Formats: sequence, structure tokens, C-alpha cells
Amino acid sequence: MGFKKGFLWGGATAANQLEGAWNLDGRGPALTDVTTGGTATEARKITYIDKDGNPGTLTRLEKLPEGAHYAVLDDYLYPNHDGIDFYHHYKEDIELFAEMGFSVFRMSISWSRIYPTGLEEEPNQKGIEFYRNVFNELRKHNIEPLVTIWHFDTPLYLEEKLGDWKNRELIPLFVKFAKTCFTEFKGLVKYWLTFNEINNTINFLPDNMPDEYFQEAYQHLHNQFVASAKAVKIGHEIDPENKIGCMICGITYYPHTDDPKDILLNRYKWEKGIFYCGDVQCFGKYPTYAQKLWDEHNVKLDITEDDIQSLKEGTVDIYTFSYYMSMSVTTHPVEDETAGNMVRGGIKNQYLTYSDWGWASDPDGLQYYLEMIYDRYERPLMVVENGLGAYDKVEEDGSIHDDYRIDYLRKHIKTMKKAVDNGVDLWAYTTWGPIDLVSAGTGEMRKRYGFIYVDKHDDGSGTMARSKKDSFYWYKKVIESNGEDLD
Ligand code: BGP
Repeated sequence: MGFKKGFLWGGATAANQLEGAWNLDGRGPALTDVTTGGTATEARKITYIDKDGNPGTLTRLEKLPEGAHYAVLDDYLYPNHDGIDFYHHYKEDIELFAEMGFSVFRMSISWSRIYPTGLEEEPNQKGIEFYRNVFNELRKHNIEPLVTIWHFDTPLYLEEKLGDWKNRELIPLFVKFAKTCFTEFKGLVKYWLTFNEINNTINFLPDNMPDEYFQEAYQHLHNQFVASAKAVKIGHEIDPENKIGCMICGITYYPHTDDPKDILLNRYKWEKGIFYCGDVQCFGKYPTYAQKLWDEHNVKLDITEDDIQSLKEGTVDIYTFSYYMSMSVTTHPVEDETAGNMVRGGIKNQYLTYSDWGWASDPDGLQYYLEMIYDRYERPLMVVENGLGAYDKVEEDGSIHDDYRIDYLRKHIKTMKKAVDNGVDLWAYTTWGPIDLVSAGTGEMRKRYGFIYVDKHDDGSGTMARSKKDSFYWYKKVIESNGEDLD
């Protein structure tokens, strides 16, 4: 019993939150490069210049005004520009991952480093070279790369000029990018994920938004499903050894009360928030309840015969997901709302504890999710993100005693093991942010997840020096013992 031999242990990152070098060696900008820092209570802003030359800002759900263009403005700090400068530190960082005993490292490829606007015919060789060097370095240390092709970073040009993923013209452009990745990195990478947390597009949207937002969101998702399926097919053709997965933002939903209306609402949340994407990507077709979800907001999808065929032919080999929290839902009036990962919070659950950012810590929810999803799809699973964002204190002697992080991870590994003992075929566990990096949600550095501390701060100061936290030594033991020694 316990984790099988060859179980992959490691950490997960995303290009835009880690690499820095945002405008070096031919890289084009992405939306994250015009996104400022925020805090737990103040949203990140997207900056632009309007048609009359005046600067302005937007939040995530607001639309760019007519005639405006995204722009980097003088008065703001853009944390993703420098990330943690993995671009220049990757050898040192990989060495540290190897010291912990990583057998897998999840990272993403920045689309605009390979195709700066998305439209070029030929890829940017400097970008290819960077990733090839990183993969070779990982292989040198016997670390398997697990590569996300799209992690929230469409080239800015495509966002602005083509209107982002609601436009189906992005499908062939993405497929070209994915094909380049499969071809150039054949033999170096065998585990791939197409779209990170693909279900966020729908989960993002508050139910009371106008129908037009849902029309766009469901079309956006459909276009990504088709792009993903086409990429999966090509990835298998280029190298039959490739194992390609979907990536879902995993949240375990619970009914807050035993009112049957809450039980029904809970089921609906699973369908809309979790199963909708997993079903299409694993079963290759839309589920029956999809029509109900579209009808709620008068959504009419543009779906072609070719799309239907592509979905069928491009089902994923593995189901992967992030897991940070559970969420309780109710039809009754809510008094105490909590925060959440890319979604508005649910109701405070009296049995759970909450992080400084209001995220519920619920290890049992991970076991529930693993078993529920394995029953449904019966294909290998990977937990590709899990972790605790917390404030860390550097002691006088430079040490960092992050026992809260160890405690969070230990509890989750324990319940993960229970699911494995109950028959779930789990292949990998990659904690989020094994090295501190820029938060996706808030843009903060102070929201730290790492085993490795990075001396960079929210005002942009810091030396970028790396140092080991207590959790570094703990995770090393966990890996050495294949998840047996959790003390
Ligand atoms: C997921 C994203 C990651 C990551 C993580 C933690 O949604 O896939 O990119 O950042 O959440 O979230 P945050 O950085 O907001 O703490």
C-alpha cells in the first residue's frame, strides 16, 4: 500500500509568474505584463491608454474601452516583468530541486516567447533555445518535465486585436504553437498539459452578469476545448510516448445544510464548475446537462461538425488538477463569505481553518475529490498544484521556520495516500510554487508557497537570492521515503 514505485514527486510553476525577462530575447508581451500588483483586498489592475491618449485601468471582468490599447504605464509596478528571474537562475534553481530529490518539475512555456504576437510563421529561436536548455538541465538531474502549454498567457496581441479566446481564430494559432512545442521538444518532454485551470473561465463569472458575458465565456471555453483536442491528437502523432492531460481547478463542493435544495445546488456546482470541462476533455463530447447550463444564460454556441469530430479524437490520457480548498454552497442567505482560488468564496465552514488569504484548508476534500474523479473517469490522475500561500518570517540568522506550510502539506499527503490505498491510480504530486514566485491572483510576492525563499519584495526590491526554508528539508525526507516519512 502507499504510493507506487516511481511515483513522481516535485513542484509546479508557471512561466509568467517565475521567468521574468518579459521583454528579452524577442519575447512579446502577455496580459500579465500590463497587470499591476494587488493585495488580498485590493484587486490587480490592467493598464491601458485610451483613444485620446489618457491612461486608464481595468479589473479582470471589465472590457477594454473602444479604441484603447493595453500599455505599460510609468506610475505602476508590474511584478511579472521580473518574476523571480528564473530566466537567469534556472540552473541554480534546478540544482535545488534536485537536492530535494524532485523526480518531476511542472513548468509552462510562454507562448509569446515562442511566437511573440502569435501570428508569426516561424518560432523565435531564442525562446526555443531557452526551453531546450531548461529541459536538458532537468534531464541532467533525472527530473521529468511536466509542461503546461498554456498557463494564463495568451500573447497580448491576440487578446487586443483578435479579442482573445472568444474568437475561434485562436484555435489554429494555438495548435501551431503546440505543434512547435511537441516537435522541438520531442524526446525531452513526455508529460504535457494543454490548458491550465480551463474551468476558471466559467467559475470566474458571478451568476448575475449579463448573458453576453456567458455567451463569450462558453464560446471561449469551447474554442479552448477544440484547440486542446486538436493539440492532443497532434501530440500523439508526433510522439506516441506523449501523455497529455487536461488541467482543472479542483474545488470540492459541499452542501452547507441538509436542505434538499442545497443538495441539488451542490450537484449543480459540481456539474458547472468541475464536470463540464472534465467530461468534454475525457469523454470527447458535451454532457447532457450542458444544454441546461447554456439555456440558463441564453447561450448559443458556434459548434462546427469539425469541432465535434476533433473533440472525439482528442481526449486526454490523464486528468490533472489543482487543489487548494473546498467550498460550501447554499440556497439560504449567506452571512459569512470567504475568499477563494479564482472564484468568489463560499460560506465559512465551521469545521475548517482558513489561510491569511481566506482560503479553506481541507485535506479530506482532496481525498473526496480524488475518489470522486477517479470513479467518474477511470484514468490516471495527477495532483499538479497544492500548497499554502503564507507570510514567511526570515530570522536574524536567515532561517525560515515554516511549520504551518509543513503542516498543510503533510495533512494533504496523508489524505492523498488514503485515496491511493482506496484504489485511485495517482501518478504525481507537484506542490504549487516550490520556490517563491509571483501570485497569480494578487500579484504579491509576500504570499509565499515555496520550500525555497526568494529575496524579492512587493515594492520590487530584493537581491533575488535563494535560501532554504525548514520545509525544504522536510519535503526532501518525504520524497526520499516515497511519502512514508511525513514527520
Ligand atoms: C492557481 C494557478 C496558479 C497559482 C495558484 C495559486 O489558480 O494555476 O498559477 O498561482 O493558483 O494562486 P495564487 O498565486 O493566487 O495564490
